[in-house]
Amino acid sequence: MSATTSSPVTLQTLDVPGQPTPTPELEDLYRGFERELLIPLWTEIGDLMPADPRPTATGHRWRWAALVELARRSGELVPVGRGGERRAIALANPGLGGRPFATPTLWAAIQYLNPREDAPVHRHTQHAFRFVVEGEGVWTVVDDDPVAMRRGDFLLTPGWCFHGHHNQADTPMAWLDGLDIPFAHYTGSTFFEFGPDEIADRSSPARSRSERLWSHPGLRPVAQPEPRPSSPIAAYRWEHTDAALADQLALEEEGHPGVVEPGHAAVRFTNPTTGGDVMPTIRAEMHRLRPGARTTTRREVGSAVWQVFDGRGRVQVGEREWPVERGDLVAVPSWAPLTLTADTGLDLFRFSDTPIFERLHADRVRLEGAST
Ligand code: GTQ
Ligand code: FE2
Repeated sequence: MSATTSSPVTLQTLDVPGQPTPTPELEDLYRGFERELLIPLWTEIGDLMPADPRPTATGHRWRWAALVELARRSGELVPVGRGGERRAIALANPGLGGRPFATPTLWAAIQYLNPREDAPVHRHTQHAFRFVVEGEGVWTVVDDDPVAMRRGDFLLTPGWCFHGHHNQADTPMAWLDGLDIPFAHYTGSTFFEFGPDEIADRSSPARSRSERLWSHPGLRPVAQPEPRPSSPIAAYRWEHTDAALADQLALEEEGHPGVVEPGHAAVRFTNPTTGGDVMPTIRAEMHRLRPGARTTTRREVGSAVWQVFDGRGRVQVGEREWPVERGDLVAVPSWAPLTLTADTGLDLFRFSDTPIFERLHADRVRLEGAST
């Protein structure tokens, strides 16, 4: 049994092993700790130093249909503009004390723009991306480069880039935002600035300047030799992601390597200047399961959020399993055993905070049946 997590310490912590005999003197000692804002390790150790991770965040599933409906009603009632900045509605993990945090490090939100509506230009140190599960018509303008958003696209807004969004269409659009807001919040590392009042470049090109410079497979501009902490690719287009996954599964059928495991293809979005993750705090991947495929149960240090892009299946996190369909989101806490089952062909987008733990040499993975 782990110790209580709440201070002050009391004699009720006695059911924790290794506790002293309760006496009036001990009670007095504990009141002294309380007065001086001190907490001894011996009452907290079970909670703070468990044998393996015991995150307070829990596994949870959010239904896209419910999110979209609430976002649509927000679109009727809540304007977008300076101050509030975005009509973004965040997933709040039930284990994280009512904060708008999907996991201890990751923010995940549905953002919604009405037809012809703008979200104002700003910048912040938090790293951000967009993933589009349905719709089109919005351009996100990142450092004055307009970037089209369409179904299946994965778009980057690395920290401290100015960005605003505008909907050029006569239909509303909703998408997924992912950021490292909770990580930046807990570590006291956030800076924020308003940008110009108007989005300068309101053009709507099919391809951004960033893509024209950086999105040619296996090629990089010779004049840009420096590694960058975040990927310079503003948008990873669905046609490329889809083709990579389809080819992986086709190669498997032909008897060649490449898939994660039988019936499970996956690709990671990378920074072409380093070959590493797209941003310093966020890893992003796309997974494809054949109909009927089931993944090996896997634990990983660090937390993740998954979104179903297409198909139907089940996501099991620890003891709980949820049916999922297009757009549904699941938060996966650190070290929680995760198993995916595909009822139809199943495409899933995943983002995680793994780069943080890799950088700290605190990353670990355990597959079911393996020892570490
Ligand atoms: O689109 O710039 O969901 O700054 C949270 C913070 C979206 C954005 C969010 C943001 C944005
Ligand atoms: Fe932003």
